[in-house]
Amino acid sequence: MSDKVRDKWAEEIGPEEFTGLRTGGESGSAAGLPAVIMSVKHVFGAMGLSRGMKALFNLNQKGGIDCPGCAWPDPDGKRSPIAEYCENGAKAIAEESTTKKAGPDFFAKNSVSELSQLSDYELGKSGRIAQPMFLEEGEEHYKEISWDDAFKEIGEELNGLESPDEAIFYTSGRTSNEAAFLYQLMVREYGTNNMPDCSNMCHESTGVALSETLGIGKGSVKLEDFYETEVILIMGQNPGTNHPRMLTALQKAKRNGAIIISVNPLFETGLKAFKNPQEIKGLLGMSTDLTDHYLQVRINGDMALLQAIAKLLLEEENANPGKVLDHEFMAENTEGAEAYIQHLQNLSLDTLVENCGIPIEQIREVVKAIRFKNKMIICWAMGLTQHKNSVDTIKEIVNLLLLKGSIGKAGAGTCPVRGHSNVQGDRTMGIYEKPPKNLLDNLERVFGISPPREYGYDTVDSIKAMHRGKAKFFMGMGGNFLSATPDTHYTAEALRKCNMTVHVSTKLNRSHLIHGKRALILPTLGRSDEDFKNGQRQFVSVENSTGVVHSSHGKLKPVSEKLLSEPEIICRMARAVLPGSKIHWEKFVLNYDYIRDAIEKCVPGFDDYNRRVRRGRGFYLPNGARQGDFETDNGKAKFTVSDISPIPLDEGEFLMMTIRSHDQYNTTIYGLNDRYRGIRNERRVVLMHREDMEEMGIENKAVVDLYNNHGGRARVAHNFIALAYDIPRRMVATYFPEANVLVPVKSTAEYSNTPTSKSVVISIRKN
Ligand SMILES: Nc1nc2c(c(=O)[nH]1)N[C@H]1C(S)=C(S)[C@@H](COP(=O)(O)OP(=O)(O)OC[C@H]3O[C@@H](n4cnc5c(=O)[nH]c(N)nc54)[C@H](O)[C@@H]3O)O[C@H]1N2
Ligand SMILES: Nc1nc2c(c(=O)[nH]1)N[C@H]1C(S)=C(S)[C@@H](COP(=O)(O)OP(=O)(O)OC[C@H]3O[C@@H](n4cnc5c(=O)[nH]c(N)nc54)[C@H](O)[C@@H]3O)O[C@H]1N2
Ligand code: SF4
Ligand SMILES: [Mo]
Repeated sequence: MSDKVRDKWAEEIGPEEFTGLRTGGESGSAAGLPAVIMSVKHVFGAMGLSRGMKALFNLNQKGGIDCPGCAWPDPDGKRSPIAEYCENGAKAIAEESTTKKAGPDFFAKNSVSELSQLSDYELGKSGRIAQPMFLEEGEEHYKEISWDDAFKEIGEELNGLESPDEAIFYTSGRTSNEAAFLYQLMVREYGTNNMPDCSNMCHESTGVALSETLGIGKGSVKLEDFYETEVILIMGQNPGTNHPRMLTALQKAKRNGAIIISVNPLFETGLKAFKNPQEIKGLLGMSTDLTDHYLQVRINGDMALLQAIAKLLLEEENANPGKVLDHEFMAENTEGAEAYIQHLQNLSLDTLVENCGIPIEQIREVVKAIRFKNKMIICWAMGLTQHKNSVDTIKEIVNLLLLKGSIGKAGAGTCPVRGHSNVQGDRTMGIYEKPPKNLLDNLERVFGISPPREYGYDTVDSIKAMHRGKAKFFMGMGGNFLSATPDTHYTAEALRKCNMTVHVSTKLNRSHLIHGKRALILPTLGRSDEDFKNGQRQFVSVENSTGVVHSSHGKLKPVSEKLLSEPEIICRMARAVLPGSKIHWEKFVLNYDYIRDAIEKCVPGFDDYNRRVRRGRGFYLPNGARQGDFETDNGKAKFTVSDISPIPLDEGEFLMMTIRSHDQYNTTIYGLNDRYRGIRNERRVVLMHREDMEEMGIENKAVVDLYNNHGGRARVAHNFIALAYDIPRRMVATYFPEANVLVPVKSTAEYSNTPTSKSVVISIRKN
């Protein structure tokens, strides 16, 4: 590779240098006192004592700030008056509410290429973006621009395109319901459904699988269901890091007698044991064991495991007729059971066992433990959704629940655990490249617009469209498109081809640096920032992973007077882009109640929105599957038949999963440690099985390059430290986003088009 290419690549991914790996000190249990210390350190370090206290006391309280971290639900009832948040919630709020800011002088001092020499961690430390910034064509520095001029530039650019379909409007999942609704309204009045979102890379496979089988693309359980369930199966999820307050729910479930089964290629600390920092016992170091059965599955071995479990349950049913499967439920509420059972009978148990990589005795133990239970919750996240056959695997989860009659009743159901704090709400608001007909009909009826009816581009198709020159304008409502998407260098080429890239952002990230001919950064208020309109404090609303819609009230003074709220940015942009629009955009910004009134008219389930959202705990959206009402074509839940599809590995090839460390929020890097896994001060690591390393003559901590040539395109990730780790043979793990250069843009899940970020075929060579 030429030095020139490598220099260009370096800008697109940041430095490939090491930061000084230290290993050891893996934790045996999650949270406890160290989590409290880390929380305090991050929050007070970023914003000082009094602002920090204010932020923390308001976090996740009724009438307070909804945590900008993950989408795990808050308790409906009593909340802890001191701390209804976790270490990562504290880090998320610290990251957002820092008092440090990147003013015009910061951008004058640092050119775009100088900024790209910084790591993602360093970029995040530059503080909140404090004013709108514009990068003129051919310039090296972003310069301050007025809001009016920024909107004018966007208006001219969008109105100069040959077709609205040449524009792409991405959304990340932190955007509030109010902003999301206005955004999709503006984009559809402008004339396109090109609305990709982070969900396309996240739980899209879940949405597809659940809609088809249960009639709703969202999970069915409530938080309370955890307290009365008998079995919790946690697949492909690392809640100790990514949904830490879920551990409190698991602890309570456990105390109420539930059995917990974890399925993961790694032995994740947070699944093993938990020290509840809200209990004196937890702070003193006493932990609760969580997982009863830990199944170390091979990457993408989940479907084989689920089928093996179902097959053995069938055997148990034959031995104990009427005691294991719920025939009554199946007969009344489902279709396809016979074909499914027939299919199970034809499968070879040996093949399934070989493919999931778990000893048969262990699977039998699990089956024995759950055979007579009939209240089961299955939780899953990215370990299941980001594979080629993800949709089929998730349908297999549904099969298992249906066999057990474990859906549509208390203590049982589906629990896809969502990532971004409002990713589920954004979809409900219509952030979707395949909008439902009734939404478009309602927009037409209520606003008199003619929304386009053809589907738009999702995330992967957007990248390809920009790369082919079919799309020329990119806007990101939050997020970090360049670093979050697959095939970083390919995506960089795509973005660089655009005429204009626009980002509505709180913090600087690499997507601002790999830009179109001209680029804008529009700085916005975050969740925690106060937002006054006409002297009245405004609030926004969000939907959590269990379908509860509730309010979030900014409480902290914004770091700059030049920040606008997302709703205001959209309304003012709409005026500039759609001068003839009949929609009264100005009104929405007078009081956000008007936005909620509009949502109520267009989106089902939001009756009496303004009143109900003001109740402290908010309200549940309708959810048929929760009641056992399956809104499929014939009202029945569907069994489906799928086959395992093992991923072939040639000699020297490995299957790589890209995962999150304990010190990051997606592409935002809070720190360089992965405390629970015992990896410190380094992110460029590849976790490998010791014997694989020995076979390849790679010593522990040797430096390697990772590469593949999928689809004929050479991809290399230089400089990774190989670490011997307890992981199945021929499988490796790296961190996202450093390893995204290796995820082929063309390798996506069937039916959902989600990049296969958890099963990337790579080779490894010594550096
Ligand atoms: N602190 C923090 N919180 C977050 C985020 C964050 O980055 N940081 N991100 C948010 C977002 S957007 C999301 S989507 C969620 C993500 O939450 P998770 O899905 O928990 O995140 P990942 O780190 O991607 O890890 C998935 C887990 O799946 C396992 N895994 C990988 N492949 C397989 C497989 O084939 N089978 C099985 N059974 N397991 C597998 C990995 O070992 C890992 O434990 O978290 C949200 N919350
Ligand atoms: N290889 C690999 N790739 C993955 C994944 C993986 O597991 N492996 N996971 C995928 C998943 S699950 C997801 S969800 C995506 C995440 O993709 P994105 O959502 O695009 O990425 P984030 O890193 O969450 O976005 C962070 C940026 O959002 C901006 N931001 C933060 N808060 C706000 C706000 O309140 N308003 C606005 N306007 N901007 C804000 C900040 O500028 C920050 O830099 O990545 C995906 N990519
Ligand atoms: S579990 Fe998620 S939502 Fe709750 S405090 Fe932690 S990061 Fe925030
Ligand atoms: Mo996500």
